[in-house]
Amino acid sequence: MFRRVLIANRGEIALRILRTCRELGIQTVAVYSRADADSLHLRFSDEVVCISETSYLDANSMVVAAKNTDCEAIHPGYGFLAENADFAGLVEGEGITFVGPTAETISLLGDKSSARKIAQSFGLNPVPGSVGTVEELAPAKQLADDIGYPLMVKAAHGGGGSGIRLVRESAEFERAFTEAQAESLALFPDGKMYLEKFLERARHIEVQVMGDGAGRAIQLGSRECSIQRKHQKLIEEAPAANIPMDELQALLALSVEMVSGIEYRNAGTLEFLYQDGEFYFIEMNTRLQVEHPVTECITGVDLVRLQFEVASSGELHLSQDDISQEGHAIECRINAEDSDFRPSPGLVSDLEMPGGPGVRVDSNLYSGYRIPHQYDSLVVKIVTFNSARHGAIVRMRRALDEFIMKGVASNAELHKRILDHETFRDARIDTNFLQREII
Ligand code: MV4
Repeated sequence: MFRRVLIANRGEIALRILRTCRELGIQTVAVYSRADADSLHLRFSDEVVCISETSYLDANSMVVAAKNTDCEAIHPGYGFLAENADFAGLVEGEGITFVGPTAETISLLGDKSSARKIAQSFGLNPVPGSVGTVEELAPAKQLADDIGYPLMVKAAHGGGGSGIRLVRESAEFERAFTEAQAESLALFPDGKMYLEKFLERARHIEVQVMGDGAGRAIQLGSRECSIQRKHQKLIEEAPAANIPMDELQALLALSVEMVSGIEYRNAGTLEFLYQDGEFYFIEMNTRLQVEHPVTECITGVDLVRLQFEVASSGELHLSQDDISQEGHAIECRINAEDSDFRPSPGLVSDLEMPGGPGVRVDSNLYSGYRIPHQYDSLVVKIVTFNSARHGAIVRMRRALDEFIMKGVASNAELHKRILDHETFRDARIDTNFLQREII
């Protein structure tokens, strides 16, 4: 196991990774920008390195920090550099272990259009749409007319809501395609786009996998993430409810076959849309996801520990038979934002976290902490778990009532409205539920 690891991230995920390092006896090096100088995880790390405000995105800064502090590995967390193939390549080129997939795999799956082709070759059908990619407007328009409306325009290298547009009719196509392509070009030097039929009543289902990099892989069940606003997840659950067992088992098996087949290394998530009894592959994320705690709560597996074990030994210390699932878990992402979804940074004057049976809170907040304005607004993940979904909902509703955060605004009331809504309680949600019935 590693002796010393650099955590190349901030906020709640930096603390989450640090916690597992401490349990494994791994020394930790934390990085922080001046805006993050009072971050909670710095108090528990063995060493800290000050970096510039934008350096969470600067590959060289992270590698220099790791080399200067004699780190054997870097854990990227999620966001920032976590799915940057050049960063993974630079890290491994310096003889430091990247706790994640290989640069080649990140590059291969980071191109959503090539990921679709790979998935299809393993029997995971993509959403009906364009076969390859298109970069010019005229052929894209022709493709759109062939596919029919409504459709989704997606960037091959989009992500986190950038480079994606829903187009309901032909007149909207040119603007949507141009804007989505421009967004993608701002993040990645290629404007490759693809089109998909828009599935109106789909559910967003994903599968957690872990591979050893040599062709062995396991799946750790499903999650549902259908409640998203502007492509940012709000509530996630594990397992996905009310899916016929045989259909879900088939999806899990095909997912493991693909991950094994491409000799995938470390943690990953395959994302699907589920509509009328059919699963459609949309993309694969080559990182640990924000919502990993719901999977940890129902499997009892520490996914960050699994990541470090695979990264250091090249072996999966758990077999598929070791993985069992018990109960149901729900995660509510608490963002420091006002009721118009505008960020609400500032001093957290009074903080009371929920607790008690079946409650987990992943957060780097404390009373007196100043939420910086420079980064995303996710500040608390409240996770509840119980023997069944209804019980997990009851627990989450209680936990949300116990949650107090003064001095800044939050979306806690929005979560209560969702949890109280009959469609959610009856597990009849789909990707349009939030827009149609809540906001
Ligand atoms: C879709 C879709 C319906 N049809 N693609 C992809 C990225 C992820 N953030 C959302 N994605 C979706 N892709 C096709 N062809 C529905 C979603 C989707 C969604 C869309 C709008 C509003 C909320 C959503 C929640 C989950 C998934």
